[in-house]
Formats: sequence, C-alpha cells, structure tokens
Amino acid sequence: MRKEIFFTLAILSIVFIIGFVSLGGDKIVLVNRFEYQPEDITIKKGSSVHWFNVDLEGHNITTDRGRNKDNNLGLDIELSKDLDTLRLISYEFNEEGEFQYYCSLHPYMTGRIIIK
Ligand SMILES: [Cu+2]
Repeated sequence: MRKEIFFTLAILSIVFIIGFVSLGGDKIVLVNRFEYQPEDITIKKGSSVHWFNVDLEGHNITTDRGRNKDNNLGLDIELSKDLDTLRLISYEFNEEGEFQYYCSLHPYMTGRIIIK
C-alpha cells in the first residue's frame, strides 16, 4: 500500500514538473532504477537541468573539474548535490560545453549534458 501511494505521488509530481518545465527551454533528467534518464541531453545556454529522483534510493549529482576537463569542451564546474527520493535539484548552465557527472554513491551511474 505504501508503495502504491509513493508511485502515485511520484507520477503526479512528474506530470506537474514536466508541464512546468516545458514552458521554457529547461529539461528534466529522471533518476530512476540507478540510472539517469536520459543519460545524454542537449540544452541551450542559459537553460537549466532539473534532476528529479523517483527512485527508492537516494542518489547525488557529482562532478569534478578533472572529469569535465578531460575533453576539449569540458566545463570548469564542480558540483556535489544530494538527491533523496522525490527531491528535485536544478542547475543553470550559462556556458557552452560539455558537462559530465556521476553518482558518487554508485559511480557506474553517469550522465552527460551538452550545452549549445
Ligand atoms: Cu546513486
């Protein structure tokens, strides 16, 4: 029963957030089943990415400058934010380039954002 309430709340939240975000150029990444979905996204400079955790596990959005500087487009951004179940965090990207991130709790979870 508790699980059903959880998923109903999760779906309602997703519908609400997607409606809200689609007004601008922002994009949502769902954190679900130990994956960032979608893993790769492209956004316009000045837009935000909103990570929304619908997993039953807590995750985070972590990056380090070294990882992002490994490629020519790498952005010099360091980020470490916890993302508990049903929590949303946002980050606005104001530079063109590539942003790679991972979950430090489960380092096989990786994602990439291209800012154009
Ligand atoms: Cu994780």
